[in-house]
Amino acid sequence: MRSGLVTAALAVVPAVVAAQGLPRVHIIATGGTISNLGNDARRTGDELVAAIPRLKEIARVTVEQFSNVASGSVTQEMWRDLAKRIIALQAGPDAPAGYVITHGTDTMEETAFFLGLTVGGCAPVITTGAMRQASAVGADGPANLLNAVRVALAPSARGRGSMVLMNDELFAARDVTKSNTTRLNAFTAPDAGVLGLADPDTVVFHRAAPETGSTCRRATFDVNAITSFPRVDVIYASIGADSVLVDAAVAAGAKGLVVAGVGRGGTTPSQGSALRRARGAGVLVATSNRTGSGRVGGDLGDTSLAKLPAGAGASIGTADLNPQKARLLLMLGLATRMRPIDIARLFELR
Ligand code: DAS
Repeated sequence: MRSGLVTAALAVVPAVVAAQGLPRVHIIATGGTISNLGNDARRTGDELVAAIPRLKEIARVTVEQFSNVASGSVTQEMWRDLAKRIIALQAGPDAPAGYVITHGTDTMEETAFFLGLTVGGCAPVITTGAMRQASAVGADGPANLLNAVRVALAPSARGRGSMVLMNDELFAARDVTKSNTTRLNAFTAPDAGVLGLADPDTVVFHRAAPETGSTCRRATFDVNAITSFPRVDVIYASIGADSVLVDAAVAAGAKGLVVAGVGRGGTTPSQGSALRRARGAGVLVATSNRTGSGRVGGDLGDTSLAKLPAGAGASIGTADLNPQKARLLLMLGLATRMRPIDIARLFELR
């Protein structure tokens, strides 16, 4: 095991093979507070499942230990490998009815969003975790894991792609964010709201599933086409901020910058000048905001933007994506050599 990382091929372990005939749900454990016992000890995915006898009654659960790390240690390459792993399982024999990813809450929204952009098909992908450690009084991990499996099995969840389940609430991966450091209800979707609920009796959705036909969803990006992730940095705007961090990011090789701007995307004059220099050097600047909700629009009708080739410097808006999600989307757009106008349109896609 390298730095807590277990390669997928080595670690496929059928943990609970219960009554045949039940639908299969495949759990991929990556670590996080749900597994954390404190003092550097972590539960495995098998142990998490074994602690919830009810799971055996509702699903044929298989478990795979992908990694066992705090989510701050998750890398872009791990995102890619996780997506590839799910896609391989979808194409294999005995393809699961749904997938559950256990993950640290700190960066859960990013991994779930990546999976939403790169995994297609009908089977839902539910990412869950815990706000309280596995050893804590009132640990929320077991209830979250059970509810995530229930959602993964729910016919009404089919075709809805990647979602996050925390504290009985379901969120679309694109919309969700962690908005509190500690509370059980830390997850919110500031602009779009809760997508559904895992109630004791049933799973309910507040919005209809998109009309997608029998094949359900097409992935926005072909994960196999992503050979490396270009450098994209987030620049935070605040009173008196100077140009140093923008210039340093460009000098370090950034191909894109996301601005966590004030209000609807403003910066200081000094940052603004540095960002213009960056655009001149071929950097794509995507403006988000630091408010926690609301849109920063881009001018999609701008004919000069439409004429720019892939790799050109430009300025675009990130719609309602927060800076960390805007960074992820910009990375994928740049990694797949999209034109600035097409990347700008991606931000508006729901
Ligand atoms: N908050 C946890 C996470 O996001 C940290 C941990 O469990 O170590 O992974």
